[in-house]
Amino acid sequence: MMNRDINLSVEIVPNIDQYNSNYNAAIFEAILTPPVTADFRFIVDVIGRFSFSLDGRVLLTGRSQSGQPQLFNTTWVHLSRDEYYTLTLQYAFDISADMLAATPTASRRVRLLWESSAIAQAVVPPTSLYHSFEMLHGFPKVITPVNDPAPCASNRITELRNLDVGDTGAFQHGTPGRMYNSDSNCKWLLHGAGLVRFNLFIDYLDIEYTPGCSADSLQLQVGAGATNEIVGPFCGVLPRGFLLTSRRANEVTVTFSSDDAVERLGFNITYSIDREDSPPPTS
Ligand SMILES: [Ca+2]
Repeated sequence: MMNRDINLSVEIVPNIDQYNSNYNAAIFEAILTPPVTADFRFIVDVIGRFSFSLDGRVLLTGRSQSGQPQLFNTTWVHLSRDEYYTLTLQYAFDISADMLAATPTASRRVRLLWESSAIAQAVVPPTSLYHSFEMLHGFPKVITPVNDPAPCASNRITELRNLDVGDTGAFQHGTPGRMYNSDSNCKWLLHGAGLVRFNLFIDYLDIEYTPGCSADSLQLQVGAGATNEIVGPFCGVLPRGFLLTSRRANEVTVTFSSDDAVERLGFNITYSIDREDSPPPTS
């Protein structure tokens, strides 16, 4: 039985019984041969999202409603002893940031069980699963990266307060190395201890490009007293070290939003706080 993660590493696992998977996303593929002819039903015990197929037919999809394990049952399926069925279980740990906040211990859980009149509910055992079978020619398949399980907090402002001269830090769209999620709307408020110079640099930025950044965008609102200045919007790819802004201000609000399609790798922004009378950095 194969367990592929999004980096296409392939691991052979005896069955699907992971209380704490190593992977944010995985696809399990196997040949199933039942020990008896009977009506079976499969049970997926999961935290996150999954899709379960038999012989290419999707029997069950679902997503846990919280960071707690949830069970999903297929309908009864007639399986014959000595027949071979291709089994695919695709998994993604994509619970929302809110769920993660509510259940910080939520683990990447995915387990496949079954039951029949002859077999009490149990994890589908390794003895019924095969990973080497001629039908598997043409593998491996590629699966594309799925949602970010720890995205930036949508519709909430992340506040960085009392930033003073000499302070530096960084913030980002969510998990580094993973694409941001669709329909994000995240804000960061950088609040100076007084009037200071905010320098914001790109560590990396890769946001879906559209003219005018009408789909996905990063935008800054720089506030100094009564004035507010919009900087951006930014999208596409910007190089490391790119100076997004260097302004005297009391606060800077950074807004990232994405629409419902096409995601990219996101961004990481570094800030440094200088004295308000210092010159812009030279790069
Ligand atoms: Ca988009």
